[in-house]
Amino acid sequence: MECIELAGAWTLARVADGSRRPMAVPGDLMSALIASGELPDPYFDRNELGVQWVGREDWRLEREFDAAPSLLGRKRTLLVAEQVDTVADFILNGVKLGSSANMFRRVVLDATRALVPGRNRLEILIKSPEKAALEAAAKLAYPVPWSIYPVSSPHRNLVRKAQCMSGWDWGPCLMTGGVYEGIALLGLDGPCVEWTRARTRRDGDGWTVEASVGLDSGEAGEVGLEFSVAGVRSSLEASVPAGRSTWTRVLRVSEVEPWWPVGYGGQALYDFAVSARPADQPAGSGHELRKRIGFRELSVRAEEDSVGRSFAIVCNGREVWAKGANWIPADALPSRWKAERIRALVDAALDANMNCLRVWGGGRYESDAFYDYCDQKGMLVWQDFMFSCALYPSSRGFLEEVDAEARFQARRLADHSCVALWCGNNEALGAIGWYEESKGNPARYIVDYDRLNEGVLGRAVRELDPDRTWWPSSPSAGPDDFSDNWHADARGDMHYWSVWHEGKPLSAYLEVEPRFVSEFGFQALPSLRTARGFAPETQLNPTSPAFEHHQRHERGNALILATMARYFRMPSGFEATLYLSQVQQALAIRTAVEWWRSLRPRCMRALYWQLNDVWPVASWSGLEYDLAPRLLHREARRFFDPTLLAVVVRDGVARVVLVEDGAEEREWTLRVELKRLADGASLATWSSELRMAGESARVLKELPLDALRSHDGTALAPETVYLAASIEEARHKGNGIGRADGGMGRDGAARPARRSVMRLLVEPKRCELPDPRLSWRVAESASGPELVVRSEAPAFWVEALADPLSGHFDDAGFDLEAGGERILRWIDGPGAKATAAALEKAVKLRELRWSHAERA
Ligand code: BMA
Repeated sequence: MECIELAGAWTLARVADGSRRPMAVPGDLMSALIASGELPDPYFDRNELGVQWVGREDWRLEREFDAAPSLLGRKRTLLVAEQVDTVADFILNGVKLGSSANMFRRVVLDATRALVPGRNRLEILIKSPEKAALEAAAKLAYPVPWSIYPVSSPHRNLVRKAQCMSGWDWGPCLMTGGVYEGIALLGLDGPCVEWTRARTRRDGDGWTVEASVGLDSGEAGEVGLEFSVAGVRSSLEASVPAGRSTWTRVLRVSEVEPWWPVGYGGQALYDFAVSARPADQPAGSGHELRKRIGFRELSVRAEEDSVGRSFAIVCNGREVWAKGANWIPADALPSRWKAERIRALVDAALDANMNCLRVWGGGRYESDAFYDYCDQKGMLVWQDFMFSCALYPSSRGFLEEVDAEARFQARRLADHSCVALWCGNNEALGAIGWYEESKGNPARYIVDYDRLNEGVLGRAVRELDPDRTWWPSSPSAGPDDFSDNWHADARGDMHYWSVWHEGKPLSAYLEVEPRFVSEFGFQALPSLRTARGFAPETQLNPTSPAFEHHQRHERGNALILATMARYFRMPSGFEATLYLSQVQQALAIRTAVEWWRSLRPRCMRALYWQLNDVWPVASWSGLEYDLAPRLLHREARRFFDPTLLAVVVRDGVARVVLVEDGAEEREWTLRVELKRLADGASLATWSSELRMAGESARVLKELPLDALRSHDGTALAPETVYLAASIEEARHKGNGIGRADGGMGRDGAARPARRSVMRLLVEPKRCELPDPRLSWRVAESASGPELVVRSEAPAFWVEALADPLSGHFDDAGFDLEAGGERILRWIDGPGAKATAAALEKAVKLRELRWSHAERA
């Protein structure tokens, strides 16, 4: 096997005028035009509007390379491109090798007859995706509607391209194109190994592995196949036919560690490789595919029960409480889909105690780097097929294209331990009820839907990945159940958007008791640093043209301000408004998650919308575009803590709740206090010893708000006090999972066997928040500069910033008791190194308090 990597420096030609400029491959053509200065930064101000012409034109990627005689000596040379966006022709030395029309399928074309000795010229003609969509629309027998966002490209649902590239309610419309992931020429004398599969099954104290390989041979012949998994080898001489064939070997392995989701155990991975070579050639000379696999039994338990239909991920016999967020592409410009950024996003999720990400159906099937890293780190993946918020045609051509895509992706992801299930689409079932056309003629669109969803996607999963759960849609009450799962909470997975999209109060979260929530969310405005990145200085205002252009939800700002008026006293000034919007976003999602976790085992999952942003914007994201955590992401580390101590205020009663995801029983000392808001003085105290079963949730204390009393029986108005609760682990019995110090540490770090919480009991705006007279000092430590924050009175949602230094503190949005102290570690941004002196100059503190001049 011989390989010429073709990644690197290419040329991008504009077909309309023949102009040329350099282009990096892998990469996208808009990024090349930005780099050459021909396009302004589409993320700044409203520049996005000025770059729409690019998606309406054809572009040609050109590259020259030398072919060594040895390559021409090979029986066959294949051009292999992992991801080409989208409608493209491939021309080698003027010979058209073939075309593609789907960014979600690998392109493999025979280049043998076009290859010449010495200098060769490869061209990839990327056709306008917008034109392709319009051409497809013109051929439709009837309209196939799609959801349209403020800036968007038409008929996005007719082209197999990441749907959100055409604009979304959090993202820009950048109809770019290009070659993403790898592109190479493969010289082969024997068959090409197209795919491999290791279907593992527990077998007593070991595992059987059904190892399969899909070959594509230029001609019939004798082939030597080598299979190896976890060090166990097996070989096979096969007479393969020309074209495609599949070969399977069953191997048995023992003494392998099981793979667990993060927090439940280790993520042991083992080598799996299959190679194919002409039988008369030496071992190692053929084509080989190598990967790492884990051994685990993972399924989804979706069973009828007294409530409705349960939904829980079960791994190696243990039910997993899945907690996390929805993942959208790592950037709006594919050139920035770097493995480092993808790993940094997964690390951020892990840092927030997440164990599950949903790869959402309006984006892309993620890169190998993503799934490999999730395997390594134990991050479970709910995987959508790439259909979202639209109806889709069921013409023969479209279904054939989707079938090839689904089979390619089902095989590609089948051996990733992290992938928990396949889901047909995002909201495409519900969408049948959204559009005039489909409301007027549902039967036609239901048939289209089912032909594609069950007829193609479901079938591909059932055939190629039968051990993995196929879930028809998100939300969905389950197979063959087409009820509205935006409002029904008893069955399957739910999208709960009544708080936000329907403008309901946060207390509405406490009215639903879902089984599995795949989407719910609340927007925040971006940080000042992010706002400065996209708005001119004169437009640093939420309703300035630049700012409104970076708010893609038509009622977004109004919903944010209305919620502020509902719960808080109105902020004064731009920065305070940004901060308060982030406090309320964190408060909203915390309210939902703490309640739903307290409903375990009825509710077994919560994934909020959304983990990340594709550009700088006001959105539902917990992370800023530069990956700096918003207060939501900080709070997530607390409300997703495997051992959660929470206060749920519902129907006029404050309940102290403990939730334990660990398997073992634990003993705690509980302390609950009512404290005076003005100075933190303790007015009433309760303490007790308790045994907490593993994998359970329990109410530890109830306090009716209309009957709060101090030690001496004095009635207490709920707006004048706050509830402080803490648990301390009495002694530890060693639970075998997690750490001897009692916690399910993610990274082996010791977890303090103590939890504490401070909560206001009514809408914050009703409370006279004291001036906590926060103070701080910077201290040096072995791991770098630290900030010691001290409070003289109760302080809520404390945040320390150090703009413009690159980096952030390791926590924010925390509460401090009177006399309380908190040490914050500084985390430098990529390539930055802040000194204590620089921090001294830059630090700024803030906490939830009503309209007062910003501290200097
Ligand atoms: C759901 C998601 C996304 C959308 C989000 C916020 O519909 O599936 O399509 O961005 O809500 O509106």
